[in-house]
Amino acid sequence: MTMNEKEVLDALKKYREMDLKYEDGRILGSMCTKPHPISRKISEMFFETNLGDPGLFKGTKKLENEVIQMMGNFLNNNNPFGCIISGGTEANITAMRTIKNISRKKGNKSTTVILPETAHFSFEKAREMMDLQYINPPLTNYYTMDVKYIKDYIEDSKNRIDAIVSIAGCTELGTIDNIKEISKLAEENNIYLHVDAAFGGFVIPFLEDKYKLDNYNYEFDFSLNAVSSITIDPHKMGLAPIPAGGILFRDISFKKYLDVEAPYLTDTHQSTLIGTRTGIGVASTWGVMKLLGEEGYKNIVSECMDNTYYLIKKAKEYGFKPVIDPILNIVALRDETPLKTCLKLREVGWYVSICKCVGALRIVLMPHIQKEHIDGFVEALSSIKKN
Ligand code: 0PR
Repeated sequence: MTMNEKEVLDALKKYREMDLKYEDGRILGSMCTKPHPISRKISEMFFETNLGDPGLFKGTKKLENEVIQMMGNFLNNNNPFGCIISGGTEANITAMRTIKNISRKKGNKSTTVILPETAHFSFEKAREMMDLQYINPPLTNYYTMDVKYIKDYIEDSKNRIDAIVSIAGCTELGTIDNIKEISKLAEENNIYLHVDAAFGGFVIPFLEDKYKLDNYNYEFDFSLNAVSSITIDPHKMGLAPIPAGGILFRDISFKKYLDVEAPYLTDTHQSTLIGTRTGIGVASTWGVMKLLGEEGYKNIVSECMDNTYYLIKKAKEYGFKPVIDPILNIVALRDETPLKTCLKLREVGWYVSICKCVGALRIVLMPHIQKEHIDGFVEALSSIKKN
């Protein structure tokens, strides 16, 4: 049965009304947020673009090159190769595909990667698809990879390692591995280093010193010699609309490990996993980055960090304890029955998530969260705990 335009739009509106809205401040466990308003206009302008056939959309392709260069600039790389793709999952799978193909080219039959237990589950998808072997080093008190364990593991002559994955802003706690030390080890031993900065990539470069903990290493980008690739998602703290994930490589030499022949396209090789892909994420990321600039992102990150400290202060007043001092705008509050608490909070309209590496509720202080939402949430949490 067909509908006229009004009927279609009215019906869709009803579905859309069932969704939660970021601006209501109830979404406390998401790494996404309301995109910057300019992206509405940009999405309309680029809505039919397809970077799967870049020769047809030369302007959009040029924008992609420019946006990769712009992201490279704040990641200390003047000459990156990369793509704006569907998200952090695709970016991490792309990095693992590169690692596997490099290993195969060297004649290895298996691919072994060191990565933390705290790694995002997208790496599990990659492991399963590509038959990778993972080594999980123990975690330190700060929930980062134990560098000494990695060193001993690599130096043990029985072990061959193809790559190390480290996290700059881990999903559950926002922690950053000691990537400076890991990079030294990787460099000395000629090992590929991938950094998952899907979340932290648009936070750490804009983090003011006053929010940084003493004796904590925040370095994560291409200024560290061994870093070969970085996942960094504009659709998280970059304020671009979904889909906009990012994968950046140190230089164009990595492209050959990803290219497959696509002889009938305008560009005869394709390196992305996804074929047909929208240019909306590319153009929106370009637009939002140009509009906000470094100052704009700094302000946004500072506001989120202020709210992070505000939540911790408020939570402590009510007797709740953070697992660690915050590194980025993610807070984990200790809870013995996190799933139960999470479900009870949902019943009263608050949506948090939970950690798996420690018994805790997880709250991500995205730009849509305001202090009044934090007040309401902590009060709701407290009354749930009393009953
Ligand atoms: N790497 C890290 C460090 C991540 O935290 C995430 C997603 C990814 C990779 C994968 O990114 P995509 O989801 O873009 O493929 N982290 C969030 C999470 O799992 C994703 C998310 C976002 C979940 C919004 C819920 C939500 O409402 O927590």
